[in-house]
Amino acid sequence: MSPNHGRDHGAGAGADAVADTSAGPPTRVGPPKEWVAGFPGITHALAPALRGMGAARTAKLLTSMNQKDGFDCMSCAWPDPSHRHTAEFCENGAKAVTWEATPLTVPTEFWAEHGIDDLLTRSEYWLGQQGRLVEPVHKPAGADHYEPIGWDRAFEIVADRLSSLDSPDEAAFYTSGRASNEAAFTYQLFARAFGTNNLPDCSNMCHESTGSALGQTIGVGKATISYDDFARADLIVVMGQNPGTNHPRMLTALEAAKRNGARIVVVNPLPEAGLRRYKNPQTVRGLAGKGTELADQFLQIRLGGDMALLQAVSKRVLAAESARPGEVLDHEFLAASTTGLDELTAHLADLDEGEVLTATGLTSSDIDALAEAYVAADATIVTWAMGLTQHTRAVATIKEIVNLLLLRGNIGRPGAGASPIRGHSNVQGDRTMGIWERMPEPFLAALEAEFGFPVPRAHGLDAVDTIRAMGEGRVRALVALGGNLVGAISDSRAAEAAVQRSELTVQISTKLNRSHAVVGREALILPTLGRTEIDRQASGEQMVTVEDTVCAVHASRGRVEPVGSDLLSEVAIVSRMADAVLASSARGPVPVDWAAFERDYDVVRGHIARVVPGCEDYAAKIRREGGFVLPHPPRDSRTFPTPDGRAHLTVNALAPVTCPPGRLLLQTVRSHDQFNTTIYSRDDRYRGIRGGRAVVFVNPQDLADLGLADGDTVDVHSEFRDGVDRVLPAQRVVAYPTARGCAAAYFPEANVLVPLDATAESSNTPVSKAVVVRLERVPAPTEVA
Ligand SMILES: Nc1nc2c(c(=O)[nH]1)N[C@H]1C(S)=C(S)[C@@H](COP(=O)(O)OP(=O)(O)OC[C@H]3O[C@@H](n4cnc5c(=O)[nH]c(N)nc54)[C@H](O)[C@@H]3O)O[C@H]1N2
Ligand SMILES: Nc1nc2c(c(=O)[nH]1)N[C@H]1C(S)=C(S)[C@@H](COP(=O)(O)OP(=O)(O)OC[C@H]3O[C@@H](n4cnc5c(=O)[nH]c(N)nc54)[C@H](O)[C@@H]3O)O[C@H]1N2
Ligand code: SF4
Ligand SMILES: [Mo]
Repeated sequence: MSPNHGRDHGAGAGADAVADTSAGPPTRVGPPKEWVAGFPGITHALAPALRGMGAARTAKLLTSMNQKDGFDCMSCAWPDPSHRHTAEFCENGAKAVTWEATPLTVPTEFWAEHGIDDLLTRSEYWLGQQGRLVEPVHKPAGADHYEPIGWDRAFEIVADRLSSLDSPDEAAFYTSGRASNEAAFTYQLFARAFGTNNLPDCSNMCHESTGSALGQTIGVGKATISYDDFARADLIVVMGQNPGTNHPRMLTALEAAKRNGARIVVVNPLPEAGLRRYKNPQTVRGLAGKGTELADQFLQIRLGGDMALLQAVSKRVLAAESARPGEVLDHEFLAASTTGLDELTAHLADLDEGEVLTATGLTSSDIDALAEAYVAADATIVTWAMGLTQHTRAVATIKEIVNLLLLRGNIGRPGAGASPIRGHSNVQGDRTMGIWERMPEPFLAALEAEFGFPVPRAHGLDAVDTIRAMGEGRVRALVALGGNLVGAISDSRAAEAAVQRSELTVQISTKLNRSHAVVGREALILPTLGRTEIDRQASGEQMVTVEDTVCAVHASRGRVEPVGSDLLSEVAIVSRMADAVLASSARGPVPVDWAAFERDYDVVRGHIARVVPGCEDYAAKIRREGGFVLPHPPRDSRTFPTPDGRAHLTVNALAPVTCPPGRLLLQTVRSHDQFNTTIYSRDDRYRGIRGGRAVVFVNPQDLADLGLADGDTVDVHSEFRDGVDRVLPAQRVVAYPTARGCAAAYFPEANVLVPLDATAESSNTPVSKAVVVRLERVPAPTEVA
């Protein structure tokens, strides 16, 4: 893989102006990195930690991160190996910990100095830099400033406003995937006791398509592999994912697989650095040497081309079976455990190779090579993330992964399986605990049996529909357990107007973000402990639990002193809020001892044990060393909890993403120095960008065709069937080796371009990876000194 670095390496025009009043020097553009991690990565990560925190706090944090008696890294959901090193973290994990545990706090005077109008002009970067939130604050209706308020008064306000709604469904309870299992269980209980299933979450914008596709085909919406399967695989296909930045320690697992002889194929429009060469910071070889070449094959696919690629590979697998009958397909498994083989075979017979090549931008021999590798491998894992889930046909595409895996029995066997890699560190656990607007009936029935109040059954609103409902006045109050809904959701302008129309917004947060500036008529910010901090309650120091991307559940204990004495834990905030709200709700008090939840989290775990499938004896199981793994019938016993007890091969009509002439397909991606809407710095080291985020990456040949050049400034306009002109102004063009016809810009700024109505079929996830855009050259903005 040797992508063409056809671009100017000199300094470019500055164009970093997106709602940022703190614009610094102009964006600098250099060559993208060929390799990642290694020594520079680690020192780069430790430097800010040492500067901000002092050696003692830093040492405490880094020696307890991902250790068995410490806290779980709050960054991504990548699992921990069972044998741990002393430094079991990566550069981006260290950044996340530093960002949370910084002793810098927002001072009381801040609220008088910075009204809502001022906060609205600030960038996510600036807001995050203000430090940790340490006191509850309230913005009364009609006021333009937050002011400090006592906890009790804050809960009274929430109780008063929520109980005056005409229906519980006029409230929505958002969750971001950092919340612990205990906080999440308490929160969904509160929402359902209040009377609504309006539990939108970040997963709606993330792996919802995965849950939908896997749920329909194999009966469980989660990864079918365990950590150790990577080392046993013969072939690993990494699709639509940038592990070097977003799941950095996955590179260690890929390196181990490679050492055991696995072949690694990468499918991505961008030549992401970590997938080329990896220097493992935990080994001497990694520190000193050239590192490991990870990818054996790089398929530089066009955005949205994966469904066509997967169908073309499956078709080749079926052809190989015809040529060598009985040797390619896993007939025994297919006959015993699946349905749909004949229909799939008939459907793929009609697949048009020309259409595949147009949709993928690949050659037939590229696809042949992948198919041959797949047929030669005894055990294959396919991994994926947002590059697959955030497309119109995302659910169908992931069903094609299942088709391909089932053909050769690659589910429920060592070294084989479907491996969605989850984003937020506990997004999967939150779902297990009931954070979902459409939890299945057995869960709701168990909740009702455990607590003895009527649990609502009507499906609630997801993230996109919550924003829509707020825009139409159907949802009047929003409570958020973490996250930054208005910053993360599509169609920023429409979303902001919708939220500003509401009557009350309540944010339970560690740090400031856009959702504290874009608020309802009345607003509350309730500051909470982070995962790094010691959580002291009446019964002693508490631990919480989390679930990683391979269904392993384990304990997490904060180890450093809280940054403020008035902070409450998430469990305390949610249970006090529930107590206050339900005491005055029209539905009347429910028989739940909320105060006991806060006193001792084992009380919550007792309820979890009786309500959540697979969590029997929860409090004891999570105290075992390393925790426990939730049951997963396809993984554990090749049984499929679908209505007919079989895994489903499915027929999915190919509907390639089209793009009119003179336009590009734009995807929104994360830089190396951000966590979702949290911006650690304005650099993106691996892609060669320094000091600015207002860039759009375009293939050099496309630039030539469009009459543009590296360094130009453009307004990016998105084009959608509703005719609305959505614009991301003043982006610096960067000539970059992405696939032809494709472009990339950073999330969350580029969310202004993604229409609210552009969502994936059946999962309703915003289509953040294929926006049709037009680039219009404009004069370079004047530089701010
Ligand atoms: N440091 C850090 N870690 C994180 C996060 C973070 O922001 N920062 N976020 C966390 C969260 S919530 C999540 S969900 C994950 C996200 O992890 P990723 O999914 O890796 O995140 P993205 O930056 O969205 O990258 C999408 C990748 O898919 C590729 N891609 C885009 N479209 C297509 C396509 O059509 N086909 C194919 N084959 N590839 C495509 C892009 O080029 C890019 O490499 O990371 C988690 N971990
Ligand atoms: N265009 C585009 N849009 C996207 C995506 C994309 O790829 N492209 N990705 C989507 C994805 S995958 C996701 S997951 C969503 C993310 O959506 P969210 O999860 O809503 O957003 P985050 O930026 O992760 O939320 C960060 C905020 O969480 C709060 N926080 C941090 N730690 C804690 C904690 O321990 N407790 C509490 N209570 N609060 C805490 C802080 O205030 C911080 O500012 O964005 C989605 N939006
Ligand atoms: S791989 Fe993810 S969970 Fe592990 S240390 Fe790095 S950021 Fe944290
Ligand atoms: Mo995510």
